[in-house]
Amino acid sequence: MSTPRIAAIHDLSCFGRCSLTVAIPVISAMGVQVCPLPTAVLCAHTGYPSFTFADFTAHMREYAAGWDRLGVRFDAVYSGFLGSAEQIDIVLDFCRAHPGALRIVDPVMGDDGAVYKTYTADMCARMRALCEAADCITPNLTEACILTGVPFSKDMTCEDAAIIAQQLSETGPARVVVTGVEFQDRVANVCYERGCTSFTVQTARLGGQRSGTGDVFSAILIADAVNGVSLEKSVEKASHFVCTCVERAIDMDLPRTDGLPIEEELRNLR
Ligand code: PXL
Repeated sequence: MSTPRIAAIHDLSCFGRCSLTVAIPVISAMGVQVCPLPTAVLCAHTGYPSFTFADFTAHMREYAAGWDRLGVRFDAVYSGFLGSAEQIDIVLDFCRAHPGALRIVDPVMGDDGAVYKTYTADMCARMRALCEAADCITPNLTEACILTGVPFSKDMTCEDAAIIAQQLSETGPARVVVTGVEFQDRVANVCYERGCTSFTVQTARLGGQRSGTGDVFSAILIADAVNGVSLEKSVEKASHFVCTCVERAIDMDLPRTDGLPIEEELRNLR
């Protein structure tokens, strides 16, 4: 049996445990080969007070063409943080060029009820098109609201998120996971799978947001999806893995920007 292979289209933030620096170890630990197609290379992610940034857009198509010349095939295409409208189009074209591959999109566009400052209306529209072409999407609640046009409120419930998840699924993706729905001392991931009932997985809400949490969560879902694990089992696994890593980060007194200390926990992912 061969090792499943995915293309991960994401930035490489070289310090701060997010995007490719967590996607590669997490997905590899779960027995899936990762081929990164970087969108940008940063010395540290954008949550730090300063960072250097090299845009990779101009090279992405030639790298994808390089894989084509080698005849590289993929079981899944995973896209994360995309920095421009052109990059979103590149992902759409890449998906079209690999029609048999599962398409999993984490539409990294915003947080805390707001769109990221760098995200234009045109980018939002194109991201909507990319999500419509996906098999599975993992927006946080803010992103789910941006994608559907539903006004965001901090008081939204799991029931609200379930309705939005179904609405999103009706536009294309069979599986939708709305992450980070917070209430009292809990945080929930609300899931909708076409043809099945919706379900919610809750864990304890420990402290505030930590960088890269969504990236670790999505990476687990992607590896499980190509390994044929059910969505419910996968969301349970990802939610509890993230929660365990957050507990460890708190014990270590790790700054929130430094992300989740996955290193010691990776062995428990298989
Ligand atoms: O974790 C999302 C993410 C990915 N990539 C970059 C980021 C962030 C969040 O801040 O800055 C470059």
